[in-house]
Amino acid sequence: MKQQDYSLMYVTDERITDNTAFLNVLESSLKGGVSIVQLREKKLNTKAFYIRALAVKNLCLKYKTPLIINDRIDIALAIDADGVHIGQKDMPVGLARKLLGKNKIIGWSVSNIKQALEANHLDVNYIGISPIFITNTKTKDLDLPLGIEGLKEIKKICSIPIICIGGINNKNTASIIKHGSDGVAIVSAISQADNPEQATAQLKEIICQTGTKK
Ligand code: TZP
Ligand code: MG
Repeated sequence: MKQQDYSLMYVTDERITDNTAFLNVLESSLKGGVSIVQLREKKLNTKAFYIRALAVKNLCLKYKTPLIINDRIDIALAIDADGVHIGQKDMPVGLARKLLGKNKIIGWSVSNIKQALEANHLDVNYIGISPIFITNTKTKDLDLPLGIEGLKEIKKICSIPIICIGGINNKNTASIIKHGSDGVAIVSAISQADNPEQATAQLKEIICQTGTKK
């Protein structure tokens, strides 16, 4: 598999209920330069999820940006997405790998050291440290924020690429990258920005600047 750029992931915002607005924000993030998109839908039924996934895939293809699907291996397979992001309560990683094949991306949520150690023995392409900071975007099934100290601890013991998620914005991105994260996954700082394209471009600039100074 080619080396994937995990530096800036836009995780779609299900709070944007209008379809056109949802796709407009996504397209702005793509124009702004996200390196990968994660489609995250917790409330849509399977048919609606599939239809949205097709539309999202078309946009991502236009910008040659990979797309992964949160939770749903079946939807990822149905639209031939680039991979999935799964959590501790989703399908076991080994089974997901069996269904998706070796060329797809599998991201796995990790909220503590024990899970990070376990990830070393699993066939995952990256771990999502969740949450790194306090967030209002996800309320269910959320552990305590790990903070920069938690990131540093996990970085020491885990050999897999790391993406942090939760409460990330243009003020704290540099610190996350400086302390060893390979990327950031962001909902609100892009989706709720006055100008999502500009906000994305700014985040990308911060990541590039910090990355080259590491
Ligand atoms: N998983 C852990 S925190 C989170 C998810 C999906 C939400 C992140 O949203 P925001 O708005 O970037 O804090
Ligand atoms: Mg999940």
